Amino acid sequence: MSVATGEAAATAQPNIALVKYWGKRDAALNLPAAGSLSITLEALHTRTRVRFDDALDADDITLNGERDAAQTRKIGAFLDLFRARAGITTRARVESSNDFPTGAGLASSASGFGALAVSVDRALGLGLDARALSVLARRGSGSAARSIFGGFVEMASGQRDDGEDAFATPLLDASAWPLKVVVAITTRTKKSTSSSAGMQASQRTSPYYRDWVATVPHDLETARAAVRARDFEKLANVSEASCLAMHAVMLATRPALIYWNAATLDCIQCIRALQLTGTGVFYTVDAGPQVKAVCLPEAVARVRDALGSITGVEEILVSGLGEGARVVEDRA
Ligand code: 2P0
Repeated sequence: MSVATGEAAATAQPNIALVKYWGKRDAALNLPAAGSLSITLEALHTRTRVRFDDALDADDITLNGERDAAQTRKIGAFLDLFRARAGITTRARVESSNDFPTGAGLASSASGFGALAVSVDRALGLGLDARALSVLARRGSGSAARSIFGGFVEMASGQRDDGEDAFATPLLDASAWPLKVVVAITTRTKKSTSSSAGMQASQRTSPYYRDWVATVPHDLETARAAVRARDFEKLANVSEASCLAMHAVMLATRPALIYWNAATLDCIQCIRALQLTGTGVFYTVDAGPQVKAVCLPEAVARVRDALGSITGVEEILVSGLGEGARVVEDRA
């Protein structure tokens, strides 16, 4: 069977993990070694349009206006998962763009595969539910499973070998606890080691990897309780601890994974100083040098001004918490 044309567009936002994901129990299926907990951002977007067309001989994939052979292979394999469900072999044209730096520790793969999963589902008329979309988005990128949902989100590691129980679920709506995130961008350069490659290296060589995985369930329980109770201080403590433990695993990887630059550390020290003055803020840093400062709304201006004055901070973005991935236009 084939579809003559099926077309749809979707948007998704990146998410930031507060309890981090670093390590896989199955690399082929992108099954995480442990769970994670995240917040979906509001102000950063991926927008993806997909069109299945029988006239195409091959998938044609453009990311931020450019074609890349490795990305085309990866996304082609992702599209195959949906084609198999639809019982078609029709190739697709995909155009995806981000309104924020790509591949620099701002979770562009999370919003990218979130938007792609939702647009392809609609273009093919599959009508998958959010859980199934989360399972499929995970195959593109582990963190993408979380961007299917908005607000506070928990990702389960699951137990099954087929990964059908490794999906995200929403914990709390963005409007129920409207925290803000100030992102300090300290470079726009793409990172040299991808998250996937970095995780594999940590798993193989970091002496702290096993202990790290063992700490996650307790951190998740603490963070989940903090979110449910809207307990900012509790969430701050567990989030910073999870971030630093993950970076400790990275630093002890051989060769070392050092995703930070000088401004990253200056931002962290600045946030620690703000905390001593009673400002409601905490930091988290992913596989890149950007610092994300999670704030109570009343702390945003002070945090933005303080981080913005640090040498090496190129730009400051301020975001609320946003919605999950969704169709924005439908011509299927
Ligand atoms: C996270 N990161 O929990 C962690 C913290 C980076 C550091 O999820 O290999 O791009 O595609 O599953 O999802 C980035 O990892 O990696 C990530 P893959 P992904 O947000």
